[in-house]
Amino acid sequence: MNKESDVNSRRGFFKFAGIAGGAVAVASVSRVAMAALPEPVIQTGTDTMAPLVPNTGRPYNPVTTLNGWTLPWRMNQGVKEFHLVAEPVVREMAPGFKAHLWGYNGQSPGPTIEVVEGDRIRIFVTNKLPEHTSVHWHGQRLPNGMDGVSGLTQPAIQPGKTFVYEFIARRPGTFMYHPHADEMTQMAMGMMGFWVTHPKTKNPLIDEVQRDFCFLLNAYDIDPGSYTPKIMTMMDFNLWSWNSRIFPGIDSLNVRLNDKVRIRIGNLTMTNHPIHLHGHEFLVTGTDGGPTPKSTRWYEVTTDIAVGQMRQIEFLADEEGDWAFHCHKSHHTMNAMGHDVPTLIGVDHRDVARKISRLIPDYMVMGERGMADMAEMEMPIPDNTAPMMTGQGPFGSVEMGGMFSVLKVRKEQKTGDYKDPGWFKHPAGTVAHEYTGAIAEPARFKSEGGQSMPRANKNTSDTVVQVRKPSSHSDH
Ligand SMILES: [Cu+2]
Repeated sequence: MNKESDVNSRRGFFKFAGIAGGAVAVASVSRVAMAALPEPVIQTGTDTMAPLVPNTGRPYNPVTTLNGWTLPWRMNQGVKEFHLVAEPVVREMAPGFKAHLWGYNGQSPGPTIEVVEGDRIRIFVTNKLPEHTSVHWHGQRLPNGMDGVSGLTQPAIQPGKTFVYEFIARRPGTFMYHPHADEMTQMAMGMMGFWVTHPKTKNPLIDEVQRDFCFLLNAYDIDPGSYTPKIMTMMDFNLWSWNSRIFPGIDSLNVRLNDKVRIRIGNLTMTNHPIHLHGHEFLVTGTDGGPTPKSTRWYEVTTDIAVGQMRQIEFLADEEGDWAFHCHKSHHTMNAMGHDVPTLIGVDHRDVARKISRLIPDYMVMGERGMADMAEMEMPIPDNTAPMMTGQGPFGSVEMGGMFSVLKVRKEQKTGDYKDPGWFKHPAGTVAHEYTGAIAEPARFKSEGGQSMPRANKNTSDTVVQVRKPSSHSDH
C-alpha cells in the first residue's frame, strides 16, 4: 500500500505551504490539517523549518529545530490547543537512506512544542499506531493524572482513540515528550519530541539570544539494507542521530558573527553523549531542572549529556569559520558498519585477499591503513544503507557520520537568516598546509630504565603489542 505516495503528496503540499512562510501557516492551519501536517524535511531543501513566529498569545523568541519544525497551535478561549498524532512514519535519515519509524504528525521526532510560562495548554493525542500508547511530558510540573504514565496515572490510549492532556506550563525551560507505554519499542522506533517553555517576563537567569537551536539525541539499530529498527537492541545501535538524522543529513547551524547562540539538547538514547564544540567556549545555562544558577556556570568545550537529560549551552559566536560540532564518542560519528570490524592497521593481508577474491569477487579488505579509505571507497553496499562515513567538505571527505554537524559563523549572515552560507572562505595564509622545506631527523628520546621500579629480570624477551583488536564490543 502507499505510505510512500502518501508521504510524497504531503511533501507536495508542504512545498506549497512553505512559500507562505511560518506565520501564515499558524493562522491558516485548521484542526483537521494540523493532524495531517507533513514531514518538513522536504520543505525548502534545507530541511530545517524557519522559526515559527507566534501570532497569537504572548510573544516570544522562537527556537529553530534542527531538521525539524514547531507544531502550530489554535487559540481556543485562552487555551493553546495542539494535536499530536502518533503514527508510523518514513524518515529520511540521510540523503538516500530512509527508515520506517514511528513518530508524531508525519515524522520522527515529532514536532517541537513551544509555549510560554503560564500558558494553559490542551493537547489532543490521537493514536494511529497498531498498539496502545501514551505521552509523558518529560520534566514538567503538572497534575499527576496528566503525567502520561500508562497504567500508573492513566489508562493507555488504545489504537484509534484520542486522549486529551491539559495543564499549565509552570516553569520555563527545555523539555521533551515521549511515550510511557511499551517504551522500549516505541522509543526505539523514534517516538519523541522537543518542548520549550519560554519565560513569561525577563528572567535574570535566561539571556536573550539571537539564535536558539534545539534537537534530540536518538539512536537506532537498522541492519544495512533494511528499513525498520531492531527494537530489542540495548547497546549495539548502529545509527547515532540528531533528530533522527545522521551526518551528512544533519543541517549546519548557521549564525551571524557575534550572535549569542543557545543550543538545547535532549538525550533519549540508551547512553551518554559528550557533545563537543570547536572554536568557542560555552556555558551550560540550563538543565532538566531549568536555568542554572550563575554561580554554577563555568566555561567548557564539551558537556556530557546523560540518558534522559536536557542541557542548554550558550556562547558568543565570535570566531568566523566552519566549526565542527559533534558527539566526542568517536563511534557515534560513524554510521552502520562502524562496529564489529576488527582493527587491521598494520596487517598485510594482500595474499589472503587474493585467495578470497577468487571465491568472492566483490571481496574487499578493510582498514589496512586506518579506516579513512572507507570514506573514499565506492564499496558495493546493500540498497538503503547509509555510507559509514561520508560528507564532502571543501578539502575532501570529512570522514564522519552519525552525530556530527557544523557551526557556521559568518560576518555576512543576516539577522534572522538561517540559510546555509556554503563553505567558509579562509583568509589567505590561515589554512594548515604542507611544509615543503628540509626535514631534520627528530631527536628521539634515548634513555631507558628511568622508571621508579625497573624490571627485575632483563633477560625476558620484550612484548610487542600488535594492533589487532578482536571484534570485541566496546562500550558506547
Ligand atoms: Cu555519542
